Order: sequence, then C-alpha cells, then structure tokens
Amino acid sequence: MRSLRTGLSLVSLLSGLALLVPAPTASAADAPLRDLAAAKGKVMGTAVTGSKLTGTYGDLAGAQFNSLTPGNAMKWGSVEPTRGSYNWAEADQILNFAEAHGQQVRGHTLVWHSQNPSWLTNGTWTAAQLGQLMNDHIALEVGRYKGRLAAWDVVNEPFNEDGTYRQTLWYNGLGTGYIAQALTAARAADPAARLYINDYNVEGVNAKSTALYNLVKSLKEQGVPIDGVGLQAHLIVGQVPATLQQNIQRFADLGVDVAITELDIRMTLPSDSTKLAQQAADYKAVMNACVAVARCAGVTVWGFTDSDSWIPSTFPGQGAATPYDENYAPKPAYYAIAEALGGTTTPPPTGACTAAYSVTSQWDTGFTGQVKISCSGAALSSWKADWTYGAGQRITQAWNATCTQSGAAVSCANAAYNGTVPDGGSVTFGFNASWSGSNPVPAVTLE
Ligand code: 9MR
Repeated sequence: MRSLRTGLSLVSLLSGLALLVPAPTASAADAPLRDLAAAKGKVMGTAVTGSKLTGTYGDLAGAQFNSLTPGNAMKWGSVEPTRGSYNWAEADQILNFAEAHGQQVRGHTLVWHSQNPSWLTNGTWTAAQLGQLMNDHIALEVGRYKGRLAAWDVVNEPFNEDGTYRQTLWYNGLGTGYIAQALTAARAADPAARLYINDYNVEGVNAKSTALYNLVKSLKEQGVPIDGVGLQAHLIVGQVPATLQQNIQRFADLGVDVAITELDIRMTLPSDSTKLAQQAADYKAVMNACVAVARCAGVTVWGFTDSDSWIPSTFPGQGAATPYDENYAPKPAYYAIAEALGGTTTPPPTGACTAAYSVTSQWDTGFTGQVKISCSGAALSSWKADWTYGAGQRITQAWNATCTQSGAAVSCANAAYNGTVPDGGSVTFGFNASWSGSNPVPAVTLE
C-alpha cells in the first residue's frame, strides 16, 4: 500500500480517500447510526443549518442520520421576516437534501414565543386578528410542505418551570385555547404529518412535565388532534433524569408518540476523557430509554458536531455537547449512541487524536494549507503527520512543523515546542505549497 500510494496515477483514488479525512472514524467498518436506528424501528435525527450541508458536514448529515430538523429555517421569523414577504430558501434546501438522502424531516416550529418576526411581536392585535394570523401562518407553511414532512412541532415551549402556562403573545391574546386551535389548523393543512407539542425540562417526571401530561390528556379527551410529545433534552453531563424512561412511558400510555427532539449534553470546557466518558454514558442512557419504549419514535440531536451547536454562545464556558467534535471526529458519545442502537464499535471508544487538513487560501500557482491535530480522550507527546499528494503538489515552506517531501510523500514532524497535544487540546501547523491542474485534499495519517 505504501509503495502504491506514491504513484501519481492514483489521483482519483486519493481524492476519494480525501473524503474520509475529516471523519477519520475508527468506526469506518461499523454501520451508520441511521441504519442501526432503522433496524430498531427508530429515527436518529439531527438539527441542521442549510448553508452548511456540503463537504464533510453534508456527508455526515446524509450518511449518519435518517431524519433532519431545520434548526432555524422554518421558524416564523425566518420564513416571513416582513409581513407578506416570504423566504423559503433554506427550508426548501433542507427538505430537498433530505429527500435526496431518503431522510424524514421534522418541521420546527409553528407557534412559539421566540424567533418571531418583529412585525408580529410589535403589532397590536385583537384576539380575532391574532387567531387569524396564527391560522393563516399554519395553513401557509404546513400547506406548502404538505405530504413531505413526517412531523411538526406545532406548539413549542408552552409551559413555565412550575407547570403554569407561559405568558406569551399567544397565551395572552388567545388563552389556553391557542394550543387546540393551532393543532386543529395544522391537521387541516397536512393530515399526514404527526403533530407534536415540544418543550424543554420535561424529560423527567416533574411539575412541568406533569402539566404537559395533563394538557395532552385533556386534548386527547376533547378529540383535539395531538399525535406526539417532544422532549427537547438539552441536558447537562451527569444529570440525565432518572425518571426519563418512566416519563416517556406515561406519555406513551396516553396514546401519543414521544420523540427526543433536541438532544445535547453540555459540559464545562475544556472537555477531558473523564467528562467525555460520562457524556457517553449519558447519551447511552437517553438512547436506551427511547429504545425501551415502543412509542418512542426516536432521537434527534441538536446539531451533530460541536462546531454547529448553540451551547457555547448561550452558556459561555460550556460546550462539547454533541456526538462529534469540532473536526468531525466521532466522540465517545457517538459510539455510545451506536451501541445503544445495537451496533458494535471498533475499536472500543477510548478516544483518539485526529488530523484535519485544510486549504486556507489558494492562488493561481500556490496555496497555503494547515493541519490541525486534535485529541479527545487521548493525548500525544510527539507527532508526525503524513500524507501523499495526488496531483503533484509540492511543499515550499512550513511553520510550526518540520516538513520533508519525497516524491509525492510528505512527512511533517512536530517542532521542539509543540509536540505535546493534551486531551481536549489541539496543535496547528501551516505550510505553503505549489499546485497546478487540481489541488485535491489528501488523507492525513498520524504516527
Ligand atoms: O438552535 C437554535 C439557535 O440557532 C438559535 O439561536 C436559538 C434561539 O433561541 O434557537 C435554537 O434552537 C432552539 C429550538 O428552536 C427550541 N428549543 C431550544 C433551542 C435552543 O435555544
């Protein structure tokens, strides 16, 4: 293999290998999460950002998940920023991507107190006008995607922590009846979509989840169309509620589906192997609870990579909440999800150091590149990063590493001052090189 890889005739093979670079998964031989979930009759989903659905992000979103939720693209403020003027581009894009990849889509979300357009929140409306605005919004958005969405989060976050109703535009204007009205309008607009009420801090049995339980029970008794309950599950490492499965079961016993809709499990940064191991156990506990209850439809993570998570900006000093690190390397949490879904992982999730190669700028004859070496659940005291260029590229200069090139084979060793990469840390080195024709990204091996 080594002698083969120096051959310049292997351009296409090498550019194929390059696709694997940012996800140097030890799990390459294992089944993707979406296949494991499907074999159990479950959904394994992720929230996504439409503009990122290319490259490694797109590859992983398509390969590992069988359901997508637009993180922001379907919210009222996104689709109708100005009254009567619509922007469906990102929502359409995500839906098209999902259909091309055989994935379900969860619509998120129709009636919420947040991320509404200012024309709506700043307006003064009579109850009749507000009810009409809500009905029209639901008819338009749900109708637009009729038959294409598996589920809708129709009402989002209706409760306070103590189980009283949250004082929102909708509650204040329409009373508790807004919830039944929204569900009824959604059913009329798309009879095939499963209709959910979605909230956070309702994962365990507590005052808030009991209020939600009582609401769903009463809606069912009144014949209001309600098909499911979404437990968002924005959790903290080491704090998965002990009553999660019991809580899922009690909703299921009411005759509705349950979905874990926005799972992430945050920690205080920096991450280390102990926190990542606890996080893996926590992810497994959540997955196990869903797998154990037939009416639990599945689990969606709120972003699958730490580079696309809302946590660091909302909770300063916290993060690392998703199953993949910022360089798209799967974390112990990823393997824990796979195991809970009946998969095997090779090797066992002991952590790893990975190298991510990227071109940071390119001009007609040359380019600047960098390699970022990151460790998670492992550490290095020295390193060497090797790759083979597939299209005649030649290194001309390097910094923060000593690079040599022989034929197409490049080998870069650490400088005297940056051999140590701690658990949870990273080191980056850079280089200039020449290219012509094409500049495919090579696969980097760490030794
Ligand atoms: O992930 C969303 C983030 O990009 C937004 O900035 C944020 C604004 O509130 O909303 C995030 O998603 C929320 C979801 O729609 C509802 N549950 C809580 C999520 C995190 O805030």
